[in-house]
Amino acid sequence: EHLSPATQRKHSKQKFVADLSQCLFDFVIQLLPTAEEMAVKEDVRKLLERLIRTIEPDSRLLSFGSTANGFSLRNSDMDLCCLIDSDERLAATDLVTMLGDLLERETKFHVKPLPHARIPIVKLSLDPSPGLPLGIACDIGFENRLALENTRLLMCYAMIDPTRVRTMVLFLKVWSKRRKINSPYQGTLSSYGYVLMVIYFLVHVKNPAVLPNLQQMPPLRPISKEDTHLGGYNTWFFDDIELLRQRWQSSNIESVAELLIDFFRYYSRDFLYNTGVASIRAGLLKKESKGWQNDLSGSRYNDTRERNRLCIEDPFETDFNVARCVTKDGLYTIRGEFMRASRILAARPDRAIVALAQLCE
Ligand code: 3AT
Ligand code: MG
Repeated sequence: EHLSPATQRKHSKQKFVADLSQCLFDFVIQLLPTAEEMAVKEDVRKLLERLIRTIEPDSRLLSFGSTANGFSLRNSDMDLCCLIDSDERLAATDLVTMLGDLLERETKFHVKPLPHARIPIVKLSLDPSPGLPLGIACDIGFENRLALENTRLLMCYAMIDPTRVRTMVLFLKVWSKRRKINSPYQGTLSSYGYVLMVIYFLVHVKNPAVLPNLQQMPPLRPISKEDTHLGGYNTWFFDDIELLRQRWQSSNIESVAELLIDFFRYYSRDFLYNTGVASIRAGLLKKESKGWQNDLSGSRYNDTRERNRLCIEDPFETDFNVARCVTKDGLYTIRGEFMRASRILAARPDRAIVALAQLCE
């Protein structure tokens, strides 16, 4: 009863953080897709694969993105990639057109082929039904092998520390959607971008690190260049997660809530937005060293200036800024949201659940 004010503050903070961690788990769990939804999606994938094989017999249809990396929420869209294991395959443009026609004839999907997009895809959607009260949205792309690999990389990171990584990522996905800062088409960041920000934070910012750098670990056996390169990019990473779990243990024991509070603080205050590039592969890089500076005064390309406000290096496609869609206004809004979240969590309302509700308002 005779605790000093400092001790009382410490206890109240500990209690808040413990409650918040519990609330985060509970919150995230109820947003996970049901087993039924996952089963229906797998059936849809198989059906589509069967149909595509009537056009390209040697093709496979694989999931990537959230349906495949363990970061999916209820009603997440399906990202599918068609791989064709044959040398004489149709051009993506023709395939998109033919597949569009076929799906229009043979299925109940609403079909929108985009054969002339930068990356040709077929967009599909299915109306709500009892098994899928919100329907399905699905994109089918072709030969996007890098996306399959970055999906596998994120999945491996999630497997190293499922509780902390998945809870943080899923919460940030919901939070960014509710706060309306998850739309690349409107100048903010994709889910993929937020996931990379979380992993970067856990690998390179936290000390001790919560996650190892899978792309810089020594390989178990010699690796040849052919095995590890895709379209000129090195896609190797340490993927024997069972072995890694036996050999590597993070000495960071912070709770999910502590990590989340720190995540918001770091990205509202400390990350060097003007000069820095967040690279999971190599740590903090300089925009300059990648030619991504945004103050190219005199540049005729206004566009490039807008492009590199926020810089997040793709783990494999290292000349690609995943956050290139983020505009000046978009970044201002995103940072404002990080600050708002920091403020709410620092104020520590009596009950953690109140903080959580306020965060996602
Ligand atoms: P949602 O659940 O759909 O919000 P997601 O995890 O499926 O989130 P995205 O839809 O943003 O994430 O991306 C799906 C995959 O597409 C992830 C990645 O393999 C690829 N991808 C998306 N955006 C980019 C990008 N800017 N650069 C490279 N690959 C990308
Ligand atoms: Mg997706």
